[in-house]
Amino acid sequence: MSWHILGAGSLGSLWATRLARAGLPVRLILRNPQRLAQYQAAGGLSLVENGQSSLHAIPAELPDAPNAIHRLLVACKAYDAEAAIAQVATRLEPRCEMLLLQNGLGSQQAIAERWPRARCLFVSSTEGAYREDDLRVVFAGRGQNWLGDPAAPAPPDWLGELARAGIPATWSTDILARLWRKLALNCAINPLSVLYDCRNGELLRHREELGALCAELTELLAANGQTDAATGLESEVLRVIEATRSNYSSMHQDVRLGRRTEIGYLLGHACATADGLDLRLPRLHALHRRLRDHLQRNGLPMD
Ligand code: NAD
Ligand code: KPL
Repeated sequence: MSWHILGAGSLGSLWATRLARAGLPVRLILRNPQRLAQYQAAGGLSLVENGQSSLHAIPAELPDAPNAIHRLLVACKAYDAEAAIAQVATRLEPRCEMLLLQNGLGSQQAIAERWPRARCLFVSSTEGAYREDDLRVVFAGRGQNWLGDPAAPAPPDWLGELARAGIPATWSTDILARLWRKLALNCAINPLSVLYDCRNGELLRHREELGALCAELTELLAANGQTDAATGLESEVLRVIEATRSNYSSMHQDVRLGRRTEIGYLLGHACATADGLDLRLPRLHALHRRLRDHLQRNGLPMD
């Protein structure tokens, strides 16, 4: 069964090239004829790993290609994912599987609701990749992928294919807890790194503010039934800051490069969930407002 990859950007290319190099059938779905022509002229996707570049001539097609889709890896940004799937919706087999690689929360639930017959697997990834060029991706950080299905606890029977392809994957019976924990970490670290325009380590100068945010995020997770994700949040935030002290957060990099952020699926989702639960979280809302103002001043979308 073919793996269709929707979103041949950083993570999508990292998955596609590893699957293809293990001899598994992979097909890329590219946005439009210009991108397909550009891809064909380049001769494939390049993956740079440990300083070595390799070219992978993976078959590519347009969203309106005639073949059916059984397994779709959705590797677009959270704000593009649903619209991208809609473009291939008529090709989805009724019981197809969709792996949703998006950071944050909100996009996965919207997709699962809109395509209820598909099996939606939510993925939380700590692997790192970036695009050196349009079709050239650098594997920048080893990590882990947790996969899970909030609607059904049994793992799919193809996890071994990922192992064969060298893609680290662990089945999680509580993927929402993992995604909420990551969301909380990102909400504590990323917006402040943008507002103070600093590397993660420099946030340790703002311990009081970090502590107050972690307290509100802990309250939110607990009120939302995510008690495991709430446990020890502040110590983990401090540990992650320490471990990534000389890095700029992904949101900081997006803003610096003038790219849209995924704020709507991080702080936006946290604030909307708090409102839905009638929780008063003034620090979190104030941070959301400050970040939105900052994005607006920089000419970037506020959601
Ligand atoms: P990216 O911007 O590098 O890639 C997204 C790709 O989707 C782009 O190539 C874009 O052209 C394509 N796309 C958008 N709409 C499309 C459409 N309608 N049809 C076809 N293609 C379409 O993004 P990324 O860094 O790979 O991130 C993807 C998701 O993974 C994000 O939610 C991100 O937060 C998450 N993530 C990324 C990393 C990382 O290291 N890059 C790590 C963990 C999680
Ligand atoms: O995931 C991150 C990011 O930069 O997006 C970390 C390093 C955890 C900071 O929130």
